[in-house]
Amino acid sequence: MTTLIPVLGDQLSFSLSALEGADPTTSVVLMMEVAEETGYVRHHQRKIAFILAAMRHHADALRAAGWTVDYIRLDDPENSGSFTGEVARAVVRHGPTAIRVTEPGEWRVRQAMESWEAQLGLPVEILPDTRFVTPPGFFAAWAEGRKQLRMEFFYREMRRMTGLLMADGAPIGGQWNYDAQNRKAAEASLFIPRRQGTPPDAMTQAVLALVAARCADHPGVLAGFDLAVTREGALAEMAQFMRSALPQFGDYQDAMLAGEPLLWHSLLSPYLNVGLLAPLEVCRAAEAEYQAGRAPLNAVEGFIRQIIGWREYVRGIYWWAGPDYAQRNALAAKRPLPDFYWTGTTDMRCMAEAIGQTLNLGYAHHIQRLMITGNYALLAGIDPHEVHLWYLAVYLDAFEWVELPNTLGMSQFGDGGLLASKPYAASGAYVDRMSDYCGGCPYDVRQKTGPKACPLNALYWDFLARNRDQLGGNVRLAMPYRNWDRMAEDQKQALRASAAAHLDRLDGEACSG
Ligand code: FAD
Ligand code: DLZ
Repeated sequence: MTTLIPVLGDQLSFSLSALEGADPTTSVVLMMEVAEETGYVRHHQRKIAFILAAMRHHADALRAAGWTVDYIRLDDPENSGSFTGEVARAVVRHGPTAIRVTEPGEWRVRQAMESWEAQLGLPVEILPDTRFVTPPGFFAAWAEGRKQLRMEFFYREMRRMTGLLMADGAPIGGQWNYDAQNRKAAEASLFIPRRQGTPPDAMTQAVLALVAARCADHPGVLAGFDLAVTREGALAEMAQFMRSALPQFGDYQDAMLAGEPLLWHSLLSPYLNVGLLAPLEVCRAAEAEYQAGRAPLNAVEGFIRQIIGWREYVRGIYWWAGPDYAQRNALAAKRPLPDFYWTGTTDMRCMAEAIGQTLNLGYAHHIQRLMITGNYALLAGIDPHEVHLWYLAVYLDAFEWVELPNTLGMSQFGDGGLLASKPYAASGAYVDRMSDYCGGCPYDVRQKTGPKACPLNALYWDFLARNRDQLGGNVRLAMPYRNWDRMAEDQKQALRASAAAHLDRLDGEACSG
């Protein structure tokens, strides 16, 4: 009576539902490095290395805890290249009587798992993923019957449910949300904490060599790889963040500085998303910093909101909206993704900075993703599906359940407002206010039109004008539409002509590429 337990690359937790309650003496854990997963989008090389190295370390940790682990390496000559193929081969090797697996983080893989029972002639139990704060079914019940889904109300439920930063049923400090205090611009002269990375051990170095040999045509660079790949390492990274960056996380949450990829952000999302850290333990650690008087409320509340609020909310949307969510395109945006998203070669300094660090590190913080690369794609009318595939490929932390709603919903408004109440569209003034990017840019952020003007200025108004049918009734856009209506006709025309000139150039570059 053997049970086969496939454990995927983002299921590296001892608390995994498929393992809990299973008997290590009659189970075989199957872990598979497969080409289909490394290649269904061309993932950043560093992301592949991170996941495979973390998988190999986790396999050893499972063995040390008494599990039998059958581990298939990417370069195993018999490797069939897919989860389904490897599960089928493992069934032949081990002759299990049942398969027990935790649901994956993607519809594509879920559909494959659902085909196993018929294909393999074995009972397959797909268990809920309980490594989130919300219990199974919670989001659907919360969303049921609501006219509008809004993160803020979901978040308040989560505060009540977890008791985080709560006293006597009310939010500590009297407010649920301190976002208004979290919008300071940063300056290079500030004392920015320096993350001490984790040097790769021999096992990780072997993975780096494997990825270098097999995935050289994928985006990104491996040099300088310094991510933790074990639970102990991830806990150490968490402790370091809590000590050195959390106190100012709130103040500078939206700030951007050239050459400073991390600022006061945590870089904990890769560890959370593969399961090396649990969301509640991270939030409790942050809450403890507040309680000990080492971090202020605006920082801790802002940080916790990202995890029990946004992270849980986007996951809820992903599964609730169904497998067709990825195809939504409410603004009918059709332009192909410009090549410079893959090279970083563009004269717009904000884009060159955000894309450049993304290609180097597989990391950009939230505002860079939303208000630089996302904002440009939104304003330029790039096909949201192409934008989604780019984000899924280039970020260390990108798994579809979290990446797709953030990209298609929050950033590209492709779901027409299911996730967010308005498109996150901004002109150059926002970038200038929140960053030092404009200083070294060949474009002038104060000019609105003409060849020297920051392209975002004309693109912003052009975006509003051309999407008026879909967006004109949005109350949160009433003010910009009023401002547009008040503009002189020749100014409107100049803005639209400048935007058209930029987009024509973009189309020309895409064609010539
Ligand atoms: P911090 O700024 O330190 O935040 C702390 C934690 O909060 C993060 O580790 C993360 O777990 C969570 N968090 C913050 N914002 C969000 C959010 N909007 N959704 C979910 N969790 C959040 N996050 C991913 O984990 N994977 C993705 O693939 C991803 N794709 C994104 C695509 C776009 C277009 C946008 C706008 C955002 C995306 N995010 C994604 C959300 C956010 O940008 C990242 O979680 C964050 O930048 C990770 O860096 P950090 O760990 O330093 O975060
Ligand atoms: C992202 C990824 C990559 C690059 N490689 C593997 C792999 O070789 N084996 C594996 O088990 N998982 C990998 N993953 C993560 C999966 O793509 C992820 O489990 C699914 O997308 C479901 O969330």
